[in-house]
Amino acid sequence: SLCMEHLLKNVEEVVTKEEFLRLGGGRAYLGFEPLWPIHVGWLVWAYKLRELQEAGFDVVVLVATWHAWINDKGSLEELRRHGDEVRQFLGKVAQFKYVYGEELAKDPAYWELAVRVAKGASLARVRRATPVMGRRAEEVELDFAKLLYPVLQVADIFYLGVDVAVGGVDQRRAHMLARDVAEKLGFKKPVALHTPIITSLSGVGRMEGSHREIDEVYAMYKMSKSKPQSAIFVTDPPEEVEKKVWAAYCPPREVRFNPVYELAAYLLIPYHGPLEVGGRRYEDPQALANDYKNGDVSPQALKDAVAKALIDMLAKLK
Ligand code: NAL
Repeated sequence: SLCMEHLLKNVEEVVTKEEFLRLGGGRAYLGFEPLWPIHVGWLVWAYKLRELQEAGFDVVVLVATWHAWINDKGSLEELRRHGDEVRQFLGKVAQFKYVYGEELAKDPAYWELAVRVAKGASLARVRRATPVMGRRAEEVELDFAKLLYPVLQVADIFYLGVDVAVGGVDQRRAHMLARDVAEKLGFKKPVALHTPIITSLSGVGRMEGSHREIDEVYAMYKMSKSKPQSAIFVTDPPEEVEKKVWAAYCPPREVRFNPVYELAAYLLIPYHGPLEVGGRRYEDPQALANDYKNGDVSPQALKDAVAKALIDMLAKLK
């Protein structure tokens, strides 16, 4: 089995590392809003969950139908069907345990927890943890259920007795809220394990003068189903993958918010294998970053390599 240090590779942040290393196992948990088809960014957390499972963690995945419904993603019935499709696909990565939002909602004990969580969190804090299409909750008019979202996410975590809350780094605010409320109310305090986010293929635009915090920037510019041009879907045929990668934002000598580099560094090298770029073989994302930054690897060479490896990776998941 894998050692705990290995589990922290290809992780953007862990809160806290000491708490994580002290866990010998336990329950690892991730929730997603079900919408099929999923994009390749989802694979980054899916493979991390597989590693956690291989290391002996009890991995539970929430098909967050109610949460998606709150966020206007469809009817509960449609969302359940989307959830089934996503689940079938993830079955090609690993066999996880699944729980659906409706199952939790049927238990009165869940709602008792939700009210307790709401009592343990200030309104200001809940607002800050409520993402609305990457914009701050205090900037837009919301229906009230959207404010329940982070409260329910925290209640889910307590309900299932989670030891490690896994998610993209865009989940930071919800997970930090869970940790603080756990401490205040005496629930088990989850470790937060955050995987990297892959930037939108159309890039991040002008960020100068932005007063956003980094997790808000991730949430605004991530690959996303709601911006189809931003994402490569696991169902895209090879020609489509190639076309999208070739057209992607890929600034020369810059790896920050460079989606092509990120696909190589966060997905392909860790979970597909060494990447051949212009006759060199990269087993370590940092070596690739160095050569890209000093110009030894051109954007076109990187795109060619990434498109080829990604097409191969997706073919194996068919
Ligand atoms: C993640 C999501 C929904 C509910 C959750 C409950 C517990 C732990 C994690 C959860 C989805 C996530 C998203 N908020 O933005 O996709």
